[in-house]
Amino acid sequence: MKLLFATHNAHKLAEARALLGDRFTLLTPHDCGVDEEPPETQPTLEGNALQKARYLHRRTGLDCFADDTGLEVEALGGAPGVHSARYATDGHDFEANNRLLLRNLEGQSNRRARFRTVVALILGGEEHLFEGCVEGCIAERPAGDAGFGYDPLFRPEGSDRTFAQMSADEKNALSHRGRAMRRLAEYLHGAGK
Ligand code: ITT
Repeated sequence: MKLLFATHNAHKLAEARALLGDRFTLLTPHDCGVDEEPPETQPTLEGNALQKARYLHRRTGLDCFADDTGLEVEALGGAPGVHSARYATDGHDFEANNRLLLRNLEGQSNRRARFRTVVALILGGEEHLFEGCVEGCIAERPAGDAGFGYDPLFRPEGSDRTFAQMSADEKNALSHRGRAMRRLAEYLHGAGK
């Protein structure tokens, strides 16, 4: 089945392709002639995931899904949360975001955090939401080169390594996106796709 993934993030696309497997051919907005970023102006992950999926659905008429993800840090009252992509700057500067996060947690002993992903699917014109979370903590310093975004700082519960120190398969087995995408895949399977 062909499905449009409404993302401009190449890392997310690679993870989704590995997670959904060969049964699905994932198209990108670029494959469908849409190169501009969809608006992301909602105050929640759910709202932004729906906003991105609706935008691409309107532009292409295709079945599609979008992912909105946030890192929620307990000692920061849930920040950066829905603002995770633009925490330190207006762009997607992963290193600046990580530096700011460490600075804001200086001297803080509560390092608890979680990643949360909401996937919005539009299939046959109907909307569906799927969620995936992983609990963990923010390391004192970055470790590892794999993954993207906050991966060098996030250690999932039960592990002594950050996501950036894991293989793609190890991260996908534990991660917020892995959990949300498996729910999406189960739903699509149940819907005969
Ligand atoms: P699209 O909206 O085009 O899908 P984006 O990068 O803007 O891509 P989000 O709005 O969901 O995606 O932003 C979430 C930010 O959170 C992202 O830029 C990363 O910095 C971070 N992030 C998301 N998923 C992550 C993951 O699996 N590991 C580490 N950081 C992640």
